[in-house]
Amino acid sequence: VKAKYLKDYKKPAYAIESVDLLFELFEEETFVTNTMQIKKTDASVNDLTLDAVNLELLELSLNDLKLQESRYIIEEEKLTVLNVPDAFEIKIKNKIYPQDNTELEGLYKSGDIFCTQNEPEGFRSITPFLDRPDIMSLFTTTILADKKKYPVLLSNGNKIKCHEDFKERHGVTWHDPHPKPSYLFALVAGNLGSISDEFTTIQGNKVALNIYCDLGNEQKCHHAMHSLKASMKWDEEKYGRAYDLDIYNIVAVDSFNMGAMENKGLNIFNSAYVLADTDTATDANFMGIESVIAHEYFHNWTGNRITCRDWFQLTLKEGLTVFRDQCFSADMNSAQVQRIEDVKALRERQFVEDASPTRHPIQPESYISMNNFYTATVYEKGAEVIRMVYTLLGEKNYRQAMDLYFETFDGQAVTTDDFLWAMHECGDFDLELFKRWYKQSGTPRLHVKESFENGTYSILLTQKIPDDVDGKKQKPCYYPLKMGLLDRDGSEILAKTLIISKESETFVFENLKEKPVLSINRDFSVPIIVEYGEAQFAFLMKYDTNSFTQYEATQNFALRTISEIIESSAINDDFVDAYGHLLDLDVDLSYKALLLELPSVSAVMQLQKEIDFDAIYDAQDKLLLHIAQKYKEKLLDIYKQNHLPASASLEAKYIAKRAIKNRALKILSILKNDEVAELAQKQYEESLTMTDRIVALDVLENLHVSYAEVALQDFYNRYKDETLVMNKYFAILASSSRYDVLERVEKLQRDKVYDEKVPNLVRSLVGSFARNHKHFHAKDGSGYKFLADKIIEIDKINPQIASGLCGAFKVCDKMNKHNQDLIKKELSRVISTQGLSKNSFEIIDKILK
Ligand code: DPP
Ligand code: ZN
Repeated sequence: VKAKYLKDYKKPAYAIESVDLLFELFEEETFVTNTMQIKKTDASVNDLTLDAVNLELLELSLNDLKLQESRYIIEEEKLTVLNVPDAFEIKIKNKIYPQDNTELEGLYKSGDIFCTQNEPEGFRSITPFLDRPDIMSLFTTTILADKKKYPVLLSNGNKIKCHEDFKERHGVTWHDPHPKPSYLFALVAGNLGSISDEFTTIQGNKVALNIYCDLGNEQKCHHAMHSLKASMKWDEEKYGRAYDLDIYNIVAVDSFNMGAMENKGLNIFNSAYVLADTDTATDANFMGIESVIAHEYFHNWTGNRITCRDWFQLTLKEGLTVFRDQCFSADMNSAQVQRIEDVKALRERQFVEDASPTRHPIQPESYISMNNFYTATVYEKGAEVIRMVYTLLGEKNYRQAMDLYFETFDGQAVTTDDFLWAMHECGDFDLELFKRWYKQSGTPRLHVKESFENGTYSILLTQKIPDDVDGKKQKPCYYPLKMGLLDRDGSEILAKTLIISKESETFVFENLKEKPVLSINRDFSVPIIVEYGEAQFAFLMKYDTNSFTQYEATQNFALRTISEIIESSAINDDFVDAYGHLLDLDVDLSYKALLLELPSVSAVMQLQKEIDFDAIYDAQDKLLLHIAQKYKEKLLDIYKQNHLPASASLEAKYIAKRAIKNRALKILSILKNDEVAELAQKQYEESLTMTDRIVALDVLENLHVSYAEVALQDFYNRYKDETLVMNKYFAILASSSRYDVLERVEKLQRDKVYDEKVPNLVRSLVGSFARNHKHFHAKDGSGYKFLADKIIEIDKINPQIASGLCGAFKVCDKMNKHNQDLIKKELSRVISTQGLSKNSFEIIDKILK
């Protein structure tokens, strides 16, 4: 297995100016004919080496002359044509088998639909090509297929021709006027339903919008369509960017490795991010759809018009586009809730990754399988880095800088340095220091030491800089740190953004009557861990004027309280009192639902040197039980006040009511009494939304075996034909706290709804179990053995999904010796499996090192 290195980047020696593709789709095979116009850009080279995986070559000609076998070489992942002229046409015909492609990369079938996923390197398994993002070409694509089975034939760009002159077959030709890299190529063929709409751009161009799905699901596409139009408008208003083709197509497919893909003019989506109605989708699903639809749309400018020079630059498009979709969602919904949700997700996934053997900078230096780098670090930490740029520049300068970025690099494949150049042109920050965020891994920490004397308040801020993967100390970071000072009555004295650039620095505030209360890292302006000296959490929970740091104080106080319970078993009454205060707060109810949520297992585990999941669960339960007992009446009140009137409305007000009432129900469920079980059962039976139904089901599963059996059976019967809903069912059962969860998961694998070839189902059943820490980390090693067996099995079907599952083992070196030995035993077994993919190898190798 060979790694690729950023430092080895070389400019391509050829340009592929245009590519003409012909796809002849059949049930047993597909013929691809690829005609390229190629020019040398480096006169010193003689041979042309194209990327090609499992090539079954049928014809090869150069300038219309068939090439003798002595003129080319086929190797494992390459096709080399010897001695090519300076400019030429090359024509390649080959054969592929999409119906057997279970890896879901390149051209494959999701059910009866032909579809593609080419990012990052799937195109080379369709046809030989210079499959790298800095090769941008004009694509023309003809698809020929059976008329009845595949009435809908789609590719990028505009439809320029229909071919109706055959009996049972038909064809369509598409042309994309924008040069693009091969990873943005897409093809879809199927018998699809659709909904259509129209958008008029700010320049007055009419764009036809279509969303395609399995027949019968059309009514579930309206929220996605609405989100698409909102995204198009938002990008015009906020970034001055309009859409650039006459047509925008989205296709929903059930088998998809990721969330969605931004192929030019033809997005292909995991159906989980398109289909929704209130009977089958939760409020969170609706929000997820809105953000992913926006994300893929925003890529049209940040990703497609300006793309990456090489895959080490992935965060150039992903970090930026995540930042853009986060801002969009904040504008569409509650900004304070959005910020907290984004930070929560970052800490749950990215902070854990950043503290593990698979950690890497947002711009990695090497990879074995690029598929392994579509990570929370590249995406979510990448977005935080862009957010820091935004904070450093301010809204106006940031917009100017983005305009400059678009003007300068439109139509090019560029680097993160190019992006930062544009930002720096319009802003005043230390470019060289800031670039460390792209090269260093690990979550930086900041230690805060306060002092007050004679009206002068000072804070000594000391960066604790993580080591790199080789154990070497990295360098101090440069960032904007938002902070505020409050007086003892809770009024704000000042709010400020400090620029942090040194390892250690003191900031002084003069002429103060009394020692102020510090509110630090407001809005989470920098993705770090703050180490407080003597923090005033209870005070900030009450008075902080920044909604993020108010939330943060609650989380930190809860974390401290849980840690104390683990150590001494005693519950800090100050926290419980402060929590009681939150129950009475008159704030937005969605925000309040977040304030009332206690830290997750993952949040607590990040504080432990040696992780002890049993102790974490016990302490959490103990604290929650105490809270539920003490505030039972208040919580019941909150539940009842917001439970009725029942409504399936998606208005913010009703979403918020569902959020707070379900939070109360979940907290009360720790009481494990009949009263709460009956509330949950009634909620299940009377629910008008999936949000209410799924929460009730989850509560019952963990609270009352016999009620749960009835509800689970009802749920199964009602939704067994809706795979997207069955994902939720599998996830609840795999995340259950019941003792026999592994046994049940094993049984569910044989359920007729379950299909190991469908990534969503694997993620909901096997993936959820791997996050069920209590059972996954069972002392007898049964959880580890189960997952290792699954990885070996799934790796043969779909390496990308298998390597995703390997991630569950990345806490290995933080476990006790006994569990570490069990994990290592299982991973050694997996890594020595014959034919293991490089995807899984790369992850396991890092964990075992
Ligand atoms: N480029 C894709 C996305 O992030 C990968 N799934 O949208
Ligand atoms: Zn993306």
